[in-house]
Amino acid sequence: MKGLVIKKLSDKFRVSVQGEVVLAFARGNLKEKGIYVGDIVDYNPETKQIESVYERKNKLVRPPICNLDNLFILIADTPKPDFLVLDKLLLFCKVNDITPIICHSKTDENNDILPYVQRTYGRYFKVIDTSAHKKIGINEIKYLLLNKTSAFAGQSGVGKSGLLNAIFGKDMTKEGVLSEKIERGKNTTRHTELYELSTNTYIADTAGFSSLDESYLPLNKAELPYYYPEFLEHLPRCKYKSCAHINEEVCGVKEALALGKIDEGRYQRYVEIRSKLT
Ligand SMILES: Nc1nc2c(ncn2[C@@H]2O[C@H](COP(=O)(O)OP(=O)(O)OP(=O)(O)O)[C@@H](O)[C@H]2O)c(=O)[nH]1
Ligand SMILES: [Mg+2]
Ligand SMILES: [Zn+2]
Repeated sequence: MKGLVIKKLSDKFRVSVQGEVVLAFARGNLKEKGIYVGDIVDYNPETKQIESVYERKNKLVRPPICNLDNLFILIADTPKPDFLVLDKLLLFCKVNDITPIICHSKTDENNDILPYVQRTYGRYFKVIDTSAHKKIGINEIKYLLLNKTSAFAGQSGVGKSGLLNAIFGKDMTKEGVLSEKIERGKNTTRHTELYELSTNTYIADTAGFSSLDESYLPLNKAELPYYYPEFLEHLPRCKYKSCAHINEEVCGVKEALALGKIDEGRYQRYVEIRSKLT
């Protein structure tokens, strides 16, 4: 029977099979660490084992999840936004054929970064304002979720669990919170788990992270510029096709940067990410 892995426990999995959630083990020759949340699997109800894993559309390491259609990337005034993480997540999405949606979270609170986010990203990516507390943007998210597998990503404390609870209209993450509270002193999410909103519509809450290793990016230095949508229209003005857009004299990207058509921060982060690639 075909099933969907919705949660990974230490040595077993929660699998949704025909509308029911079962506990399953990995078959001997299937390595437990090779099965991810989001995997489509063959489940044998007699042995209670996962017998095989279907080919994946994509696989992310952070958050650890596969077969994603959408990634909702949350960013807020607090915690202090890390745009380098945002830019890397956007690259991850492009490489893995995932639609990114930037959510300006906690929009009921401070909106200092909102103009920057809109100006820098709004032309090329979907940017929406959200607030779990004031129920802003919830219906738009619900519409984008329909018939898709989606996940929230972003720094710890940015509001991922809050938004998930607002979407479901109840405290989905309440269970486990108590013990986590004792251990960690705050309700931080530690595992990735997929929740079913309606048939074929799944959304994952994930553990937040503060950095993202570019070694997971299957890109080389030469390919990187093509993954910046705001660079594309300026590339024909570079003298060399292999232009790195850093030290070259005649460079469309640097010209656009000087004219303020490309954001300085995005460019600096491009230079930083590029330096880490081979
Ligand atoms: N003002 C405001 N605060 C919010 C909102 N959503 C969440 N918060 C607060 O932000 C803090 C963190 O929220 P969480 O939803 O737990 O954040 P998270 O992204 O799930 O964090 P991790 O699980 O650690 O990755 C809590 O104190 C929430 O009360 C919102 O819409 N508005
Ligand atoms: Mg959380
Ligand atoms: Zn150039």
